[in-house]
Amino acid sequence: MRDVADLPHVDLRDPDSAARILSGLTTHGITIFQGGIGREELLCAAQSLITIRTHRDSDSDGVTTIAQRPAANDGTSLTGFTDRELRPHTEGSAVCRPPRVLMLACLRPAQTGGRSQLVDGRDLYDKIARTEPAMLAALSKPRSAYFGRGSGHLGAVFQQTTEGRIAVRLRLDELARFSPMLVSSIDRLRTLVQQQTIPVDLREGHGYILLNDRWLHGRTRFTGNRLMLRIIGDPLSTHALPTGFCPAEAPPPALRRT
Ligand SMILES: O=C(O)CCC(=O)C(=O)O
Repeated sequence: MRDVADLPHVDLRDPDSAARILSGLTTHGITIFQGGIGREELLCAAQSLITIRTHRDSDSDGVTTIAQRPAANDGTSLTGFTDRELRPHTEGSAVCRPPRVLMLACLRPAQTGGRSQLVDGRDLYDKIARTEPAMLAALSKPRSAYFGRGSGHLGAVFQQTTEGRIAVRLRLDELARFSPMLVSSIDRLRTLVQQQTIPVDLREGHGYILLNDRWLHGRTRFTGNRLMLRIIGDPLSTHALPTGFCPAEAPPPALRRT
């Protein structure tokens, strides 16, 4: 398994930070940053890379404060606003077009726990392709996975993008349902996700920016007054960031174009 030290790192205060983030996103689908000391710096970095999407839980500038909220204990879609664990997942898995980019920055770390959990969908895909090809075919079958509540998204965990690459869409909590042929594989999938998880301790001003159709993100449960900021959006067209990832193994027949 890879380590956080293997991922590209950038200091947002460096004059060439935007170019280096882009380079990290292109080569690894992720960049770890430091020097994101305030909302304005984060917004500025985000605006140089993406068109920011506003969201049900965001402020009007598109920034979402991830901290415990008193009314958040009643529903799983609000788990982000509790002190509970969030298993690695795709942001916006229930919508037709999830945001392509997610940026998360730490303004105040937890007292204990609250460690970020990152999974490279490409490593996950390659591992499954090498060891469990039948499971990969099932995970790639159209209409085999449903994410969300009433008006969620019916699709597959691995899907081919219009560029012939692979995009991942996954969550493994109560808001995910799988076709009967996949149900027996889900415990194994959960184990593989856990094995591929890269733990990252974000300190004040540290964060990550990732391609949401390649990387899964989550966190462990925590205590204390943890405070994070999240921004989501889509790459500016001038940056031409390719979708998803290019797997080491050939896609299964369900994903091949005819
Ligand atoms: O709190 C975190 O570190 C991550 C939050 C998250 O995964 C989310 O809001 O979807």
